[in-house]
Amino acid sequence: MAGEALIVIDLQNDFCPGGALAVVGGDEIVPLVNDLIRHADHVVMTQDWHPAGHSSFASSHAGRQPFETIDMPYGPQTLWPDHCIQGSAGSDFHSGLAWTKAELVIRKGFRAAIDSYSAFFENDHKTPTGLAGYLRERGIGAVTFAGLATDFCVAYSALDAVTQGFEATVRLDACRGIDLNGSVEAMLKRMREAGVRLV
Ligand code: VGL
Ligand code: ZN
Repeated sequence: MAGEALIVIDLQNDFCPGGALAVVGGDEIVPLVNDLIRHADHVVMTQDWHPAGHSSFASSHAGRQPFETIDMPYGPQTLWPDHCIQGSAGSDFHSGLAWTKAELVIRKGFRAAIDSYSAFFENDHKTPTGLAGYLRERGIGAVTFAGLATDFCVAYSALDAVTQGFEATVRLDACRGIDLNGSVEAMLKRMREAGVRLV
């Protein structure tokens, strides 16, 4: 399969400075991501897209604080501040992002009972988003990731891309991380060991 796609992960207001779950320097990557978009053959965007009261929000669990971990039926889940609520200003892409060229916007995290970091599977690692089938049907065999956050949605997307048989590259200069308890280093190691190209 010859085609290649750029996948821009969650470059939304709530993950940028001033947003509900701000990633340090999240907005700094916008010019570089715009360059990557300009040079890409195919562009796919993901958009974190939660209903109000989503189960990944600490506010949905009495006595819980953001960044704690709880056990969900599908495994451990980090709790987050309310963010990327469907249709809110925080859920919009960063206003400087030149995403007109995007051929697909894939929304994730829209089921109230389950979070979805990866662009390919929800956090049960079973429920597909449909992205793998979309890419395969279009003959796209290699994917490059940029966006937010390095250690969550970018990393889980890249790991799933490899298990789904895609050649996966992460442009670290076009990503920024949340870094909870060393999660950036841990996820870089996992990606490297899985065969993700980190550049
Ligand atoms: C993300 C936490 C919660 C991300 C999304 O885009 O990395 N992180 N929802
Ligand atoms: Zn989220």
